[in-house]
Amino acid sequence: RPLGTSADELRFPPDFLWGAATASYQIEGAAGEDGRTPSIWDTFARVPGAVVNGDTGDVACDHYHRMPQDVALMKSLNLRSYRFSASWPRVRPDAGPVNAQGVDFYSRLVDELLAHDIRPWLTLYHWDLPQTLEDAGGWTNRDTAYRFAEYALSLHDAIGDRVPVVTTLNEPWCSAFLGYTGGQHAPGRQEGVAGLVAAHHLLLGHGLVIDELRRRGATADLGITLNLTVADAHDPDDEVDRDAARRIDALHNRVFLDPLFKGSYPADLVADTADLTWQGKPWPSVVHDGDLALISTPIDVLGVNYYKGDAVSGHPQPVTTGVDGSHAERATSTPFVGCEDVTFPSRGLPLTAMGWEVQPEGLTRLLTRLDADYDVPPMYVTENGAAYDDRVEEDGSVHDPERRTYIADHLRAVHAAIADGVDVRGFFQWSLLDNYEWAYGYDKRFGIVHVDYDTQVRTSKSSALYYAEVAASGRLRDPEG
Ligand code: PNW
Repeated sequence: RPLGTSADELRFPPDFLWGAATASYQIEGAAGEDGRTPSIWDTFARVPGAVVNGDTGDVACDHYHRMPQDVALMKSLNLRSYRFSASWPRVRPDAGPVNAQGVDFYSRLVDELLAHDIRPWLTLYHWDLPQTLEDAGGWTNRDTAYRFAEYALSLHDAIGDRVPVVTTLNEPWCSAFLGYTGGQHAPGRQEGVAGLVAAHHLLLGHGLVIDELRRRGATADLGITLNLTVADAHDPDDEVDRDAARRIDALHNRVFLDPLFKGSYPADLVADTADLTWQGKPWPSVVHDGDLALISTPIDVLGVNYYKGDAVSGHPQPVTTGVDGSHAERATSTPFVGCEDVTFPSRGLPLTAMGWEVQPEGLTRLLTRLDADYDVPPMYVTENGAAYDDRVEEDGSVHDPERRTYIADHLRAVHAAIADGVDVRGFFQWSLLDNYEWAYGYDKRFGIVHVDYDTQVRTSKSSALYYAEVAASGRLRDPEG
């Protein structure tokens, strides 16, 4: 294998795809421009107590107006790929007819990337559902899946010929369970079983898009991005903890992985949720004949987003990490339907500014487990990164040694999986820019590039310079060296 492993330097495969990621609502701004209409996040951000400081994405990083400079910035950081998402209500305002101005923005972005030899990686849905569709039930309404396919195909028809990778959904776990069960994310509904119903309709939307793109002879690599966790039993010898870990694995990981790669929902999950009803019937009645065949249409790439693993217990605990990870004062329920007894004990690992435990080795185990348990296509880490309380120095520079270490440790974890024979082909920093961190607003900074929200000035942090060097050389060296 072409992997160097000298003591102080790890070598990645020469064609490894080095990138960074963003999402439309988190960076674009221009919320009311060129025909865009509100998404569920425009609405949710205005609900008192839903988002820190009541921040909205109205302006965000003003990327909509600064796109060419931002692409030049990517080039300066030696990025080979850029993962971005398209805004559904920009492309099809109110989920209605195609908006030429909205499509034009993504068309220009793709052209700009290609002109700089940066591979565009398009995510079709990173959470900005048109508000009109939520008013009709959102992802709990089966029709939303068909509307998603309609939107996706119109965008494909416009720019699909120039986009080499298309992923349908970003982190449907967040859309479904933070959005409809826990309520920490838009649309902020706290309706228990609705999360499972939403998850199914999200998967159906994914399947419809993949199936139809195949029929149309799409040449792009097609796939999906999931946020997965390593659910370790807090005490592996305790049967109650082991069972809690099994249930969290089911509701976080297997609820998506099994339909996608095995064409069925996990039997233990279905048994655990047998008494949950939707519109008077057991919730699996939302699964129609043929849905699972569509959902399991083979894909070309699997995107894996990883920030942390979780220790899981079935006992009350004094200190927990709060796996939902999201502020939202008004949210009172957990995102794990039927798991109200489950706790997430802190293991005393180092914490990021999100309060998330840093657990790089979990990424190796996650990738290895996916390879062992499922017939997965080539995998890409489509998000990994960390929020820290960055400070701007007098001279305008930003030193973020903790983030450099976080990056190096997680890249080492990816390298270990590749060395074990797992097919991982690329890695995307979350995020290119500091941006709108959902329920945390602008309070949390995940960027490798600092954004001054008063002036919109971008400053590459020292972590960006480190990553740029790794991307250029394909070699990982000591982040402190
Ligand atoms: C992901 N959790 O969100 C998203 O894909 C990004 O848009 C986001 O900015 C990034 O990770 C950092 O948060 C998540 O509560 C949000 O476990 C919340 C959770 C996980 C991922």
